[in-house]
Amino acid sequence: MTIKRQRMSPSEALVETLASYGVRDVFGIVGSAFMDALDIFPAAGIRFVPVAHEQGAAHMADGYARVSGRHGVCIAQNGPGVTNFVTGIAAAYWAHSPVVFITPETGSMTMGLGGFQETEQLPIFSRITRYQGHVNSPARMAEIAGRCFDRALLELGPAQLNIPRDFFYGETETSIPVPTRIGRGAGDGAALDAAAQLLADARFPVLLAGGGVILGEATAETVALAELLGAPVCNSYLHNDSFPASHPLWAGPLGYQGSKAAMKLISQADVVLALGTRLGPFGTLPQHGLDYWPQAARVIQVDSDARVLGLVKPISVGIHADARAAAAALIERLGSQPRAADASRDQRLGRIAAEKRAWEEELEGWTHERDPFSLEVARDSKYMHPRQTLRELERAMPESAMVSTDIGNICSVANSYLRFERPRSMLAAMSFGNCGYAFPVVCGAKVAAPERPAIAYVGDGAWGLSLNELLTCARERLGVTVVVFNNCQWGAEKKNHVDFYSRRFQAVNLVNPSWSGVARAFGCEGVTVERLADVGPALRAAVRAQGEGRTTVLEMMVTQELGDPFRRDALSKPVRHLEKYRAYG
Ligand SMILES: Cc1ncc(C[n+]2csc(CCOP(=O)(O)OP(=O)(O)O)c2C)c(N)n1
Ligand SMILES: [Mg+2]
Repeated sequence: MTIKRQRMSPSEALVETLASYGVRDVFGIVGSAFMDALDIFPAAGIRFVPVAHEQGAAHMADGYARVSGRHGVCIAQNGPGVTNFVTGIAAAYWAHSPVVFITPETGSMTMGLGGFQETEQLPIFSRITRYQGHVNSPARMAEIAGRCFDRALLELGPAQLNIPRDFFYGETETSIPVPTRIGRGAGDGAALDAAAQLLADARFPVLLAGGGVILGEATAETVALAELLGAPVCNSYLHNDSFPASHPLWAGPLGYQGSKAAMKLISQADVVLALGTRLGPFGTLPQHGLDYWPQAARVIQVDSDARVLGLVKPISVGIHADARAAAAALIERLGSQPRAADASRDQRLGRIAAEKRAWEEELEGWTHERDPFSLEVARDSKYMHPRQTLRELERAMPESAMVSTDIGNICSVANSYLRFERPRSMLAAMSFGNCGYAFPVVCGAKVAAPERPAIAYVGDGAWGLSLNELLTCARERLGVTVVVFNNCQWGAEKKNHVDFYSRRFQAVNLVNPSWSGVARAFGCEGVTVERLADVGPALRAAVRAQGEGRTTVLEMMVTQELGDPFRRDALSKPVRHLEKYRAYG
C-alpha cells in the first residue's frame, strides 16, 4: 500500500517516507550532503540527535533498535562520515538490529572522477548489511527508502540507503510507501509435528532461549512451553534477558563466563529445543572446564533465518519460523499428547533448584580470582576485586534497567552477574566483539526508552575508544550511567600474555587520567569509587541523576586480577624457529 502520488522534492520524499515508517529520531553528524533533507526534519516531527563520531551514531541506532524493536536510523556525510559507520554497522549486523543507515554519496555527475569525499560506498558494506538500496534516480527516492525499512525488519539487520547527493534536489511526482510487515508464521507443519514428537518422547528436555525470543517477543510463549514440559531454560550467550531470571525454570546463560548450572543441566539433555538462536560457535565453547554441549542429544532448532538452521550444530529438526508462533504451535501439539518427561518432573525441578543453588553458593564464595597472576597482583592492591564489584552492582541494579556491556575481561565476567526480568534489557557487544560498543549503544537505548535506567559497563581501555560521546550526553542532556572498570590495563589481552607469552607484557598497561575528572571536564558527573560499600549507593545516585538528564561516570578502582580468557580455543603456545627469537618461545 502507498500514500497517493504528489509533486514533491526528493528530500521531501525521503523525509515523508521516514515519517511514514514512524521514524522519530535520527543519529548523525551534520553534513552538507543531506542538509536539504535535514532542514525539514523538525517539520516532520523527526529529532536529529547530533553525536561526536559517526561510529557512535551507528551504535546508537543499534541500541535504539534493540530496545524499541523499531528501526534505528543514522545518517552521515558522504566519504569519511560514511566510512566511520563501518564498525558500528558490522556490530549491528551481528546483533541482528534493524538499523537503516543513510549514506549520501558523491554526486552522480562527478562519480568516478576522484572529487571531494568520494569512495564507493556500496562494496564497503556489502558483507555487513542485509540489504543495500541505491537510489539510481531521484524519482525512486521514496520507493527505495521504503524498501530499506521493510528489509531491515524482515531480515533483522542493517539496510543501507545510498543516495547520490545531487539526487536530493529537484522535483518528482511520487507516492510515499507505508510499512509492509510480513509474518513468518509457525513454520512447516510436518517439522512441527516431528519436533513435538521428539519433545513428547524426551526424558530430559532443555530449552535454549536465544535472541530470536527477544526479537520475536516470544517470552510469554517460551515460559508457557517450558512450564508445560517442566524443562530448564538456558539463555544463549549474551542473551540473559531471553527468559525471566526469577522463574524457577531459569538456568542462566551458556557460554563464556556463563552459569555452571545452565551448563550442567544442558549437558544432561536428551532433547534440546533451540528457540531463536543460530547456535553461534563462540556461544557454546567449553567453560569452567565443562564441555557441556550434549553431543548425543536430538536438537530442534527454530530460527527466522533459514540459513542458520543446522549451520553450526547438527540438528534433528529445523524449523524456519517466528519464535513466538513456533512456540505457540508446539504448545498446542504437546498439550494434547502424553509426555515422557512428566514422570520425572518433580525430580527435574529438584535438580534445577539444586544446580542453581550450588552455582549461587560458588559465585558467592568466588570473591576474587585464584590463579597465581591474579593472587600476585591483588595481594598488594588496595582496590576492589572485580567480582565483588560486579556483585555489588548487581545488588543495586534498578528494576527494568537496560545494561550494555563492552568487550573486556571484567565486562565478560559480568555475564555471571547480570539477570533480567524482561526482554530488551541486555545490550552486550555481540559476536562482532568490538571494544567501544557499550557506551554509545546505551545512549541510543536511552533515547528510545528515556523512562528506563540506562547503564553501560566498560573497561578502561574500551572507554578510551568511546568516551567522546560524553559530549553528546552533555549537549543533549542525555542521562545515562557509565561504569568504567579502571584496572589500568587492556586486561583481556594481558590475560593472553599471562597464559601464553610468559608474561612478556607489551602494550597492555595503561596510564589513565582521572576518569571521573575527565567526565566532569565534559560537563558530566564523575565519581571515583574505591570501597565496596560505596558501589551500590554510587550506582543508585547515578541512576537518580538520569532523571534530570545528567550522565555520571562511575570510575571503579579495581585490582588487575583477570578472569578466564576469551580465546583459549584460538591461541597456541608460541613456537620460534629462528635463533634470534628463541628467547620468545
Ligand atoms: C575495536 C577493538 N580493538 C581491539 C580489540 C581487542 N581487545 C579485546 S578485549 C581488549 C582489552 C579490553 O580492555 P579493557 O576495556 O580495559 O577491559 P578489561 O579487559 O581490562 O576488563 C582488547 C584490546 C577489540 N576487541 N576491539
Ligand atoms: Mg581494563
